[in-house]
Amino acid sequence: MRNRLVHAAHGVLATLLGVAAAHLVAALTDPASSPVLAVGSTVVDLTPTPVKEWAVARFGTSDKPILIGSVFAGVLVLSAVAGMLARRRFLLGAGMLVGLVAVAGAAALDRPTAGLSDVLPAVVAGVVAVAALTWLVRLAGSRDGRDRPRATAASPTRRGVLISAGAMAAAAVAMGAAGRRITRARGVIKDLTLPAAAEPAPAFPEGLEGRYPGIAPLRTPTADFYRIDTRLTLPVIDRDTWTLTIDGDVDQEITLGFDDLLEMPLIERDITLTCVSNEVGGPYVGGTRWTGVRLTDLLDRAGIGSTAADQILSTDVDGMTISTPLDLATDGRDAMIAIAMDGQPLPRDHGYPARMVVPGLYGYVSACKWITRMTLTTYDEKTAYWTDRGWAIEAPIKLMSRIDTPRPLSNIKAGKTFVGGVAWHQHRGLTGVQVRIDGGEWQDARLGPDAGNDYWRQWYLVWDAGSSGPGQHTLAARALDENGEPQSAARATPFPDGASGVQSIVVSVA
Ligand SMILES: Nc1nc2c(c(=O)[nH]1)N[C@H]1C(S)=C(S)[C@@H](COP(=O)(O)O)O[C@H]1N2
Ligand SMILES: [Mo]
Repeated sequence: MRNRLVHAAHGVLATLLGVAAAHLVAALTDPASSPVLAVGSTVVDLTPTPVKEWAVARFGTSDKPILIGSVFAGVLVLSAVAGMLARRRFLLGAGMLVGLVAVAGAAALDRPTAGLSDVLPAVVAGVVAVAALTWLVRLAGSRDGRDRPRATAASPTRRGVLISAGAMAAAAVAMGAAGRRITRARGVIKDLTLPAAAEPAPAFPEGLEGRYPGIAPLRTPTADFYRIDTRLTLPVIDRDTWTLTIDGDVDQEITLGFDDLLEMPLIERDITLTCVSNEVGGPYVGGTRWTGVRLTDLLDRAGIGSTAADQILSTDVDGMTISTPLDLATDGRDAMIAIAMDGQPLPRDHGYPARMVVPGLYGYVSACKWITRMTLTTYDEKTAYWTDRGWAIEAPIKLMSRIDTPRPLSNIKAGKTFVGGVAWHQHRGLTGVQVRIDGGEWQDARLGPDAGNDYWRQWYLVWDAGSSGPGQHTLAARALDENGEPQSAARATPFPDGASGVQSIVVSVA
């Protein structure tokens, strides 16, 4: 038994060393080709939509660390088995490690923009892991005395085996850490001075959050801005070599560099982004000030006057695709290729160096991050990542209100308090928010400052929490659209075109 465990540990150690070496190589080439991450990305892409929906609902944005952890754990279990096999039948064990590595290599190669260099980390992992396993098995075998009938004075001591194993573990940690450092260093964004916007946004109003704590701030701090994408590692992009190509059904294909964007007139707009996966009451929504080049200015340079296209197929630096209805994106709304949010260059997780923003459409059909290509085409001809997985092609953001305070199930003292939150109906706007206490009359809430139809609106209602007596009370809120019609009370899941329903929470009053 003990022997088995030792051999299992050899398998694990050999794999750790291989994976760490590969991670280091990937840091120097493409971080996404690191074996565990490459396999993880393939799992993400192959996961059926219902399972993914479940994972997002269950784990939220921790779904990624959980996925990477699971892949890693799975690899280690298989490595342990390989280690045990290698004890009696070395080739079988080593073959199993090679098989694991082959899966990682195939996963790295499977990505749309993968080149031959993307298998390099997997090859390194394979060579290092098999070499380490060979070494460990030999060492242990000779110590066990199985290779030689009688242990000689030259046979390694138990201490010798432990020292080798320790050295390997230390090397794995060092290489893993070095890989991380290098990836970080490569991702640092060079200083950027943004030119003044040709069309600046009006002065940004002061939000209600100061006076009514608990309500989401009117402008979401970038560090708190929700992040949703399929990536397990951020792409490393040098904005000096980054380009944006507009091709497909256009008069002339054009390719612009980052400096070309800076030379075009920049617009500044306050726009609230929303993810289609946001549940009623959920956190995947945020508002900020975006700076960028008007989408139609860019399309005009390529010429789409006579296009038969009905979609813009955006492609990111790794070949991930997002489709956007052309008519909506060019109907006069402030769609743009953004290069900054909240006055700063886009952070890497929000699409550095450039992304699309289209007010009024859920992010999965509009907000392509790390964008590098816009192809004018038709839905018949080309399909995109999420629409291939059953999500709707047209997905306007639904009218929605969210209660930020009080928190569900919180305890409130009797007396004067307030109910507050945010509501949004991008591009179309809203005229009010109403609150209902314990199924009574809908009461008009007060709206916070107006930062435009593309932006969310804060709201609050003063409530005398004691007036209905102690105990549990139910609070519900709904928004009214531009015509005064309330948001739909029909409950719908995020799939396939966004959640609907009226949020309702229970609080207890003492
Ligand atoms: N390249 C790329 N762009 C992407 C995504 C992605 O997975 N890859 N996710 C989209 C989705 S579903 C949403 S909701 C928004 C979220 O943008 P944020 O992470 O900046 O908030 O980005 C969109 N753009
Ligand atoms: Mo999304």
